[in-house]
Amino acid sequence: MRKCRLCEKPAEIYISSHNLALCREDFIENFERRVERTIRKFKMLDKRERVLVAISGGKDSLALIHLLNKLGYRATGYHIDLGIGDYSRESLERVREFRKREGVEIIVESVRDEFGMGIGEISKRVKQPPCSVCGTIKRYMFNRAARNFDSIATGHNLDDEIATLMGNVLNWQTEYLARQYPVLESRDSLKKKIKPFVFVSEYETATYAFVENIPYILEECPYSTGAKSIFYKEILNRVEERMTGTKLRFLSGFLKHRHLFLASGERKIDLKPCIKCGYMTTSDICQFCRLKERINDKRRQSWQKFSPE
Ligand code: Q46
Ligand code: ZN
Repeated sequence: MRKCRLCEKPAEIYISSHNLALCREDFIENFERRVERTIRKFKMLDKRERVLVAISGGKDSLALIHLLNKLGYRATGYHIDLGIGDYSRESLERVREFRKREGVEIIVESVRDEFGMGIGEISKRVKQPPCSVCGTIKRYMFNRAARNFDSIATGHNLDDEIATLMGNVLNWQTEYLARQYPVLESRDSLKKKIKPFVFVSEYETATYAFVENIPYILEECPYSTGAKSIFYKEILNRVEERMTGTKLRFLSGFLKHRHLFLASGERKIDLKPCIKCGYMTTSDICQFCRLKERINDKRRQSWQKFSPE
């Protein structure tokens, strides 16, 4: 039986990219230390700042807020109930269970309270794909909820990050490549965004959540089936199986050469406040308020259909 590289106890966890076998306790310590090193290296946070953690109910986001609070950072969670059937109901249940167990503050808001319906129905009404509607709404609500915070943290892990990287490279989206970084400084109404898990793999965050007894939802959002990112992850996992360490090298190599794309990201976009809500946007009315208007128009129309003269 393999022994823990650090203490000689029987090893329970093997991290192939680092060729490291560890016992449970040393894995936890090693994982937390590596994440803290990323936080320091990219100057993501200090312990006086207030960070809002985007919580989906999955392993990454719950593991992240757990770890940040454990390390003494001032983290508050923020969960959006997207109104996507059983998936959203179960996510909310896990979030509540976690909140009760850990005694952390988690703010919960709901898309239904904003629009009177969930993501699926909004998407049908405005004839836009669910993920595009969902992206607009989540971005807006996160930034709004983070008004009194210094930054927003997300649980994106190494696998998420390199799947995005692969998509950006395959399509040579140089502007996106210029903006792909573990920290995005705040600008206009957008808060600073940080991704403390970018150098730890999905396997590691799942293992950490498991050994730290974190209750999380296993199911993926039903709208994620067929997503390109899932396909890219499968390909990258196959490459990693054949050539250990490729995933980490892909990301670190990109970060080393990212300066090559910076000029593409410099295009100045003129932003002005939305005339309805003040959120900085490129047109008179921001996408969130436009969605609201379209939904309300549709509701008015169908109401008129049924109401007597
Ligand atoms: S965007 Fe799309 Fe996700 Fe929203 S609708 Fe589900 S899959 S949750 S990250
Ligand atoms: Zn607006």
